[in-house]
Amino acid sequence: MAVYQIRVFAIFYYILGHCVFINNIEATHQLYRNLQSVSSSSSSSNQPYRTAYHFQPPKNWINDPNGPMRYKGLYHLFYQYNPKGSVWGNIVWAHSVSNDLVNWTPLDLAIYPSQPSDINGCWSGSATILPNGKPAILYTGIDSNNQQVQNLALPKNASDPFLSEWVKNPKNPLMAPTTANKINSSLFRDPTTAWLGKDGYYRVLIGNQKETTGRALLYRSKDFVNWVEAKHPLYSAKGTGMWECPDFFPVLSKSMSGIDTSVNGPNVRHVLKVSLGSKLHDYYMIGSYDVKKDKFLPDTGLQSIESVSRYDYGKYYASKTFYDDAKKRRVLLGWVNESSSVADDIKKGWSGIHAIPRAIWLHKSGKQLVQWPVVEIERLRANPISWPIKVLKAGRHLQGTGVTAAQADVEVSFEAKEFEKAEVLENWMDPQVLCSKKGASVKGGLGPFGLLAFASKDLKEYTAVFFRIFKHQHKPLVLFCSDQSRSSLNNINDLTTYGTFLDADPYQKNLSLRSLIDHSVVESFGEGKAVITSRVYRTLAINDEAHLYAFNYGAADVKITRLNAWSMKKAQIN
Ligand code: DQQ
Repeated sequence: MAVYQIRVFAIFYYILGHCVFINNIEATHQLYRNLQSVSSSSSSSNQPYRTAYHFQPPKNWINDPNGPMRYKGLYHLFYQYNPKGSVWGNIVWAHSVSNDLVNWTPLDLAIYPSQPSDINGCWSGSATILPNGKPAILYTGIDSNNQQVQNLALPKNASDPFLSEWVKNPKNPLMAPTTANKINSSLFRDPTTAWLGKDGYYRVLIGNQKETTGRALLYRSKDFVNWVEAKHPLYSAKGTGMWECPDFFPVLSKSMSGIDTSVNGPNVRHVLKVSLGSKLHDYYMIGSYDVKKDKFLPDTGLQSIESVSRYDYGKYYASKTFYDDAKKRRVLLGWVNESSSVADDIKKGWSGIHAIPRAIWLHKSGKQLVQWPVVEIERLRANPISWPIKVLKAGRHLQGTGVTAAQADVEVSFEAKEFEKAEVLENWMDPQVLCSKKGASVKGGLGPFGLLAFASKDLKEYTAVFFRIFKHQHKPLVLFCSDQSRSSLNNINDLTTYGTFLDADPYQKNLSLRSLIDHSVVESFGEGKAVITSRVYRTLAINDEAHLYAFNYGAADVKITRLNAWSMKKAQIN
């Protein structure tokens, strides 16, 4: 198809996709009614963008991770899935299990429309391990009136570690919009993992919007079946719109260990994450949970959205954590959407992957969370290369040879010294805009320096992940960017450049970067304090034609104090 025709096709579906109301159901996903059950005719052999170790099923559309948990020694991942096509629709819970959060075995669909309370779709939800050790799933059903309601499912056989069959509660729905509670029936969804208070009541949050206010509605129950709405939401913020997939969990001050969702007490702080439908980003707040008032008091509230951190400054949404009792850690899972056209998604027969599961804990400053790929992913590392300390001269790039650059894990640290050469940033600017204006090809003072991933030999294509150090108010200010403007010669793809400021002091410590590169995704961790995930659809730098470079296009030399890279083996991802 000519580029022109693809464009027309894409624009047509883009317009269609913004009609987000369908028979009263509202979702942030673009809706392509007539494509929901269209399956691809393309052969599976020409699939350069399928990932080797980021989770994805063999075909079709996926979105949010649902109900993650560890049960009888197995990790369970459910996810929003369209069994019939590669756009959002026909939504059910697909199910995979794993021993290590890296290799996954598919099981039969777990939860699918079967009763009036979910006959039009089984949307997102969460698992709770009850005090008797058995799991319970609360999920949103789209009922026969197209209302969003909350349902309960329990395993048919709790002694089955695969939890392959789920039985829905005959009393479903357990929470529903009514004329009395005046809840908008298309803005009421995505129950969290429940937590148990000292008073013997479970609590759960449901995402909601009232007028312009985003709300985390709180429900309480003694028996997990009869739920009563609390008088006040746990937290709400005017002007923030619909809150999807809320997540509420405790973190320990000054410890990397995770704790069960119901734990509270001294040295415990709480995190509330919401997926903002209007922005399609996951924002988290750190704060205190006032148990007496059942209210969350964030250190910085969502009204000041510019000051609220995100889990990821690239493509990442509808995430969810769970407590892993085996490794005493909290693990974060998230959906990474495509950046390609719907026409291309249909052609390749699939859409959506999941990010590598990340361990998540409170930074010792107490001001932000730290995220790091689960350690198990390192078992896929092979063919290590390691550079001796090297000076990377101003204006140069150096090739990292010996790794399969389209499927790699790279760790690199930079020492920057000549601060007098840093560019001055007079006025604060939106970091993403700054990254776009000062992309990797724009020469700077101290930086840009970092990695060129998925680079073609002639550097016509590359995805640059880099730092740029500014002087702002007489202090260093570190910008962290993932520049995708040259990531594909096919510019029908979304080539947005992403970025954020990084809370780091390059005077005191070298800047470190880790990138997980996997065929169509680059997941980059700046010190673990900021993460940027990009989707990349190379046309030249395919498989063996993909190269990896370290680069420095600033005016000052920088020192690479460490570069370790590995080819990554293929994981079993269904
Ligand atoms: N995806 C689900 C909803 C949720 C949204 C539907 C977030 O439950 O609000 O597939 O991506």
